[in-house]
Amino acid sequence: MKKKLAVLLAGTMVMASLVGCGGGDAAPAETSAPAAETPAEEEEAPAPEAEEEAPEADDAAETEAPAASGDTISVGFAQVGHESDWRAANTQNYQDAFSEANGYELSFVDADNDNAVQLEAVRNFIQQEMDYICIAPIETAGWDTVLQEAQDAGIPVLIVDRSVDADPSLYTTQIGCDMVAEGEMAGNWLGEYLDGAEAKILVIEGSVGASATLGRTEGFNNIAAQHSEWEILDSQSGDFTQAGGQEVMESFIKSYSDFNVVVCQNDNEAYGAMDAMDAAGITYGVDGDVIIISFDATHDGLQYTLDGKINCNVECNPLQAEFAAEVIQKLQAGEAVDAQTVVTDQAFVAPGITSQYAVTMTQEVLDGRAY
Ligand code: GZL
Ligand code: ZN
Repeated sequence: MKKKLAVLLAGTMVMASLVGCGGGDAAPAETSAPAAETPAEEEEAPAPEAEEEAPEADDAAETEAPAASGDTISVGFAQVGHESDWRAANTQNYQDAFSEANGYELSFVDADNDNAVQLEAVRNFIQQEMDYICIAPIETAGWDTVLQEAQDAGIPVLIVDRSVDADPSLYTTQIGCDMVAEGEMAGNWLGEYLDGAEAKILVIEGSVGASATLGRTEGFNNIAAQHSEWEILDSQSGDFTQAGGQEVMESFIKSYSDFNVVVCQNDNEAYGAMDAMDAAGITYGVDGDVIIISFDATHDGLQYTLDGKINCNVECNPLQAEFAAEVIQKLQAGEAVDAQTVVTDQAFVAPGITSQYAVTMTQEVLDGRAY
């Protein structure tokens, strides 16, 4: 069973506290969620004397949260793109959760890993006066201005999957995995597996500037710093794609001949790296010369782990839409919401490997996965 720790602290306090396993990312954002307003509706401010009168029945209905009045809740979602299997699962999960049947009108934009497209999508959502905006930020940087614009327009913003380098008071909540903890999980497993043996490590990083890349790199390096017998030979971005992983691995193979560990920051990069090593006649996995560590633990990634091709795969659960929907429903009901929701995960290792940090793959573990 996937371990999922989602910490939603309701309560009247809107101060948040982060409870997740392993070293968390940043310290919890302490922020006061904006007063829970019903989504901005075009309404004339009532004349002062009107305030004394009890609202007419239909007025009351107008001020009720849309969901309560049966209206749909409009949500604009600016998604990273379609770069990986993980992303496809995450997108599907949001489209399933924010369906018309569930009372939502979802406006979905696939930003195709292009920052300008993603910023424009958010500005369009503001123009269209969405009730809520969800952003899975391609990069952590560059968000303060547009988040201020959304806040000025009275539209709550949920930062989902990844995180931003912006004033936390500019958005309502952040929902996602603890990327630093994931990197540390990978490093801790490698330390246990190598048991003091030397490591010449190549890293295929994720998309430049993405919190998933920054966090996994930071976490893995935190552990690598504890191992003087390890050397990180090189670290290049494969953009979270299979083509990117293959391209980087091909260039690594041209430059380095003595590596024995390849860290791929997502499964699709690992598939590309395996293709490149196959072409070069380099063996990998539990019976090969090179240890492969991957992230995402998607279905195919765990199949490769079960087959012994990937030695260790660190999960990052893409099924997070329920937490975003929960935040929106709370805001609709005028309840306080937590500033951060951590979706924590576990690591998986190939059969034959036992580890204090990871679950050993079996067919039933694979069959029991939700994505
Ligand atoms: C992680 C997510 C990353 C995945 C990649 O939460 O942001 O982006 O690891 C995806 O597969 O491209
Ligand atoms: Zn060591």
